[in-house]
Amino acid sequence: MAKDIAGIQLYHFNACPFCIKVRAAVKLMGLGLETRNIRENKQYLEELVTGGGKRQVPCLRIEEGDSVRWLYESDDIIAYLKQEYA
Ligand SMILES: N[C@@H](CCC(=O)N[C@@H](CS)C(=O)NCC(=O)O)C(=O)O
Repeated sequence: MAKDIAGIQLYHFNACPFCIKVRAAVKLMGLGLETRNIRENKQYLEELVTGGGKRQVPCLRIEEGDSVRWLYESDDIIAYLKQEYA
């Protein structure tokens, strides 16, 4: 059973190879986190561009108290998840 992680969302789309890599790592780590497909939901794309500053996936949205951090780069995302949750 996946370990549910609150306050973190993965912005992605299905065919993106870097997203596939991150989703595979998430699965291997046994984590359950919310995924937001920017190609299926225009609002998610807008959130990503407005909040993160660029249209690039994968991107992890991390709620940290009152602030939000947007983490780009698949390797950095995987390293962060391993450090925090593995
Ligand atoms: N170095 C980045 C590469 C990410 C990347 O190139 N993502 C592509 C999709 S595979 C992207 O967001 N392209 C812009 C777009 O699709 O609008 C990583 O490892 O995460």
